[in-house]
Amino acid sequence: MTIYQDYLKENILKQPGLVAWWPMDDPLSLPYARVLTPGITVGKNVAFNGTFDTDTVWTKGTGWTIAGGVAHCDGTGGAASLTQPSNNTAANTGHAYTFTYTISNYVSGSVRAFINGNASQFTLRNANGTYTETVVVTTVAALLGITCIVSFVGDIDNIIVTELNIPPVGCSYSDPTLIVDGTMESAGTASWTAGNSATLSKQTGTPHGGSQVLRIARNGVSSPYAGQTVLTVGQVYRAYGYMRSDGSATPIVYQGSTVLFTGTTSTSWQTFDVVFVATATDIRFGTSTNTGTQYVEFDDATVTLDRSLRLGEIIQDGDMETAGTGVWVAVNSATLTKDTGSPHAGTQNLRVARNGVNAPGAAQSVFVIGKKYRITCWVKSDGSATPRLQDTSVTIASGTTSTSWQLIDTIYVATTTDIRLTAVTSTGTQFCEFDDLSITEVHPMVGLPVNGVVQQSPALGHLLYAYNYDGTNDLLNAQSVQLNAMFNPNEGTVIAWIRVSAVGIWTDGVIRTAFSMSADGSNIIQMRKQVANNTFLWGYTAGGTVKTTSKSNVSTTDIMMVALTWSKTADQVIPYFNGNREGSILTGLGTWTGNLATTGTVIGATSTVPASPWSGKINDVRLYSRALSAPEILREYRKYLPQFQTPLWR
Ligand SMILES: [Ca+2]
Ligand SMILES: [Ca+2]
Repeated sequence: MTIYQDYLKENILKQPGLVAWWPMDDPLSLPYARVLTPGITVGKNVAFNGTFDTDTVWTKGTGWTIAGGVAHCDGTGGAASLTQPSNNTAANTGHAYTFTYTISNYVSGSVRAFINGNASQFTLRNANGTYTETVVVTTVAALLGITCIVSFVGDIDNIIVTELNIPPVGCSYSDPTLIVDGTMESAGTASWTAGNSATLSKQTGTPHGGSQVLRIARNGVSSPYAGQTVLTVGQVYRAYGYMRSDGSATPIVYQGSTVLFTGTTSTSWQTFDVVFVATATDIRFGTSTNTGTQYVEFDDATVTLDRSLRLGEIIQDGDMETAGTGVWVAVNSATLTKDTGSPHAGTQNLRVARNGVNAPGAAQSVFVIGKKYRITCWVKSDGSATPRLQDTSVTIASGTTSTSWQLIDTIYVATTTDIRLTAVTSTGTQFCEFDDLSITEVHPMVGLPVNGVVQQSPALGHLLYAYNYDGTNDLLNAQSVQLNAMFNPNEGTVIAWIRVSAVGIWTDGVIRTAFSMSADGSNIIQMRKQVANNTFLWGYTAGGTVKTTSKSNVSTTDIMMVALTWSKTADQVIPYFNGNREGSILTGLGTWTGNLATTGTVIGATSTVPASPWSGKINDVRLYSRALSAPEILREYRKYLPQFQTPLWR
């Protein structure tokens, strides 16, 4: 533990340029790789060649040309677009971006910024000027660029697209909430402004937390609300907490008069969690009712900048100890009961039984699309039905038909809002049981262990634990839109501590990749064992220009520190093995073009397929946004050798 704590201090708090760290060594019971992004909350420009220096990268619709350092449109193409691939197309939903561009030599027509599927969020422009807009991407976006709405004649230049509000510190980061009395525990309602003649009161019946909740009741005028003026127009915020109905009125979260989130008329506490770009200055909790004195209630509400992670448990009744099943929504006519036969812990678990419709489930709507979550749950079967964790439609993880409790522990990027506990069955009243469900948000750059990477395997030489790769299909998918935003392809360092599972791996005749980061076949950073016996390779390929160094006669089964630095400015790529430079300094670097591929940033394989899986241990992988010097690399090696650790850290 002491080693780990000092290691944290040394590596995370004192290392300039460290943008990502997969420690894979965690005695603090946080078994997943974590990523630290000190001081960086705005990503790099993910639009390539936004200055139109060359006629490359962009796909030009009819009428568009690139010359003289600008993109020109002659208007002959009508609603034609100028586009390039967006970064990480499948996972950028839910993330906030600013989009800046300049119109010059304007003649006629109009354009707007373009992230496909989301273009309507941007404002039409029809005059010279530089425009900056912020949106939260709500639809999977494969392309970005500029689109003509009415035949546009003029020039476009200086396109910059950056991700905003990246959590700046590890996976427990949170900004302070911007609202006062979000827990509703203050005496009275003075912190809240009543809107539309609302009657505001604090109530004490079954609060979500503490001893009080805020009730917003109609008082002669429709759409009563309680508000606080805490927002700045153009900033990206996240509002989350709990709401419930009196059984009639629908609880709603608004900014100004714009609906952000609509609940249900359930009298059980419901989660709300929404990310938005502020177009008003006040956040409002209320209801659209226009009947009598109907009311809604709110508790434990938080409003922060979106860069915060939501801390703590998100699921309600995860231990299944609450009386009844009120917080769970039955899916597919499921019969939901609390069973007391043999819970995993406590006195109850949730039983989900078939009731005439296949695949019965129990649901809560808790996810924000695009956010990353760790989900753990104990599941078991009646011996026939298969327990499954899924979102609204897609399987997240499955158990077996064993009647013993089984632990599911997985990482999930939300693509829908529901978590569903499902019994996969089409027979009779078969059932599955669930207990001790936990859902917590994790840092967006945390990797996804795939195919059974063993975590917390003894490291045998560097720190206490490592990930263990079986050499068949294990990998850690490290890709994320945030990592892409952090990754500097022109200046950087990657360090990894690795060891092979057996000496025979060095002569098994296949490639085994420890670390790989790629945009496509022409832009790749890799460290790997080669087909040739006893050979390790470092590679930096940019714009198709390949720079590699091989080291032969490697046969160690000890842990090794391999590192690679790259600097476009210095025109140098330098490989390192156990702290020392390996071979010559490589020069004549190409120019990296492209965002990281969704399948191409992997620890322990070349791709997520997986291709060329590692066999053995990997821990403590670090990515920097600068080329570390030779003395710095040597220091990294010496500092964490076991013989140095003992006197230093114990
Ligand atoms: Ca409360
Ligand atoms: Ca229980």
